[in-house]
Amino acid sequence: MVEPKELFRRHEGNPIITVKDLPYPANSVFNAGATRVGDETLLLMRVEDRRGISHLTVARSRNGVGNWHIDKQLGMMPNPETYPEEIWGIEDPRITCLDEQERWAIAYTAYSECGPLVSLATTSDFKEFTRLGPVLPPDNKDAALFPVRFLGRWAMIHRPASGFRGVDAHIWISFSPDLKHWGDHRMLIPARKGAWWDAKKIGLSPPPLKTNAGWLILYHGVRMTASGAIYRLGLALLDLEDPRRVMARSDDWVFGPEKDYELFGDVGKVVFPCGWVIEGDHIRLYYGGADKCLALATANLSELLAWLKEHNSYSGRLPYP
Ligand code: BMA
Repeated sequence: MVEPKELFRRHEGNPIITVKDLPYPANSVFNAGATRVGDETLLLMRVEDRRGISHLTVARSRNGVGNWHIDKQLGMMPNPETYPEEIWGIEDPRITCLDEQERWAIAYTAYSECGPLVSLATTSDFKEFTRLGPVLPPDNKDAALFPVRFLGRWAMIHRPASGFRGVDAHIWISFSPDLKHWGDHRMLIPARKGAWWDAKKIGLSPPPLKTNAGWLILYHGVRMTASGAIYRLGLALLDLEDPRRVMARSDDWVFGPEKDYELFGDVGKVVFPCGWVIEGDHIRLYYGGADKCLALATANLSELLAWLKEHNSYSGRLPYP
């Protein structure tokens, strides 16, 4: 059995994209959504400009590893005139190819004056973006759609943060007939308590990945320490037919900050993936390092599933009454 620390292997050329690769001045490039478009890998990267406001820029590569072509023109820009909730930028996109629609949906964080919230947009070419506007009010982030409907309804994972009993933030799931109106909200994966690596605050990382065993979930957990937060990653599995059913969850984290580009940056000790691409059994995970750069790690789907099966601590008890 593979050790948890060997499940995700860092690319030796990390970081794969830094602010120096951008065709215009910026503060940082990180937290990218990812998908396949034709025979290319496309990243929708969060670029924070030198004011502190983020927008999304496209990069493409044949092998998904190097030779990235970064769009010269600005990509998806915040549009606060029409969408006032985007006043302080748009962040952390998660891309889902909608199976039945030949277009992609992008769930992203709009940074509003009332806090972060979840907005949706669709695109068929990553040049024009059609906004559906804000779909879940603040504070909420770390959202992504499933690529298929369940009994006719779209499903979305997200992470509301409430002030109830401290500021605990758990992973939730909601449903919609039309991508615009969301309801039937319920808590899906709770943050743990106390000393755990994923106590108090967790959130989805890349979108759920369809596998024969179920929907594979990679999520981040935030450990608060005397010297700040540590962002690490863990695995869970949801039922294929009913994604409200959690089938597995690991106790141990499987990937965490170790390298300089993960430990030192604008926010140190952070690995933050928003996208992954699968080809056969091979996964490429794209993650932000320390809120400064973009890095790549690879994994084998079969190894992740085998490890999770072996290390499943989930009791089968629903996380709500
Ligand atoms: C989260 C998000 C991410 C960021 C991370 C670490 O709450 O805001 O964009 O990478 O914090 O700062």
